[in-house]
Amino acid sequence: MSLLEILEFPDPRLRKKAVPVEKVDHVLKQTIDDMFETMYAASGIGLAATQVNIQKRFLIIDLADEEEEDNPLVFINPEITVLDPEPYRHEEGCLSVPGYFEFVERPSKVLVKALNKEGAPFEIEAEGLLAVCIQHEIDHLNGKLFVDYLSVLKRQRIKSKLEKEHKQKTSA
Ligand code: GNR
Ligand code: NI
Repeated sequence: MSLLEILEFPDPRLRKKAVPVEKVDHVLKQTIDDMFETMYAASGIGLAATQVNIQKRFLIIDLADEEEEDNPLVFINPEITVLDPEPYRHEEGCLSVPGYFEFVERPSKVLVKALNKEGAPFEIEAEGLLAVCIQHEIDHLNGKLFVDYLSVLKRQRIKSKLEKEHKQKTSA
């Protein structure tokens, strides 16, 4: 297993639209294992392939906190439909936008159809944090970030601050 590099806003590679996975094979499974290792190391609850510079449609989620057993979820070629459009407001963060947390409104209930790690189809209805997280991750696959839901001013401030941090890192 190995840790993967997580791209950070405003990296243009985060804006690419991912293409469907054609085959669920051992190479994909290896990548998924690396993504779980990377996500746990960063204390995240979700990670989309786009964030580790793989432009394919799959994502992982594990909402379990430190006291609980791991509950790893894998979604390959996910398709989402809204079951309840009633806005649900939740404070979001993103491993690709480190250090920033802002409230975002999304549909409160969704149905997701996907393939699991074995390539078998499944579907789940999601509400609460799981619904938030799935929508956040599918946005990544479409080149979208949670900062896109904020005001231009807020997004610009986050962008400038992160660019400044990135410059300091590369010149150190
Ligand atoms: O770790 C994460 N926490 C989080 C909190 C609220 C809403 C969404 C998320 S996802 C984020 C990990 C991440 O960046 N996934 O793309
Ligand atoms: Ni994210």
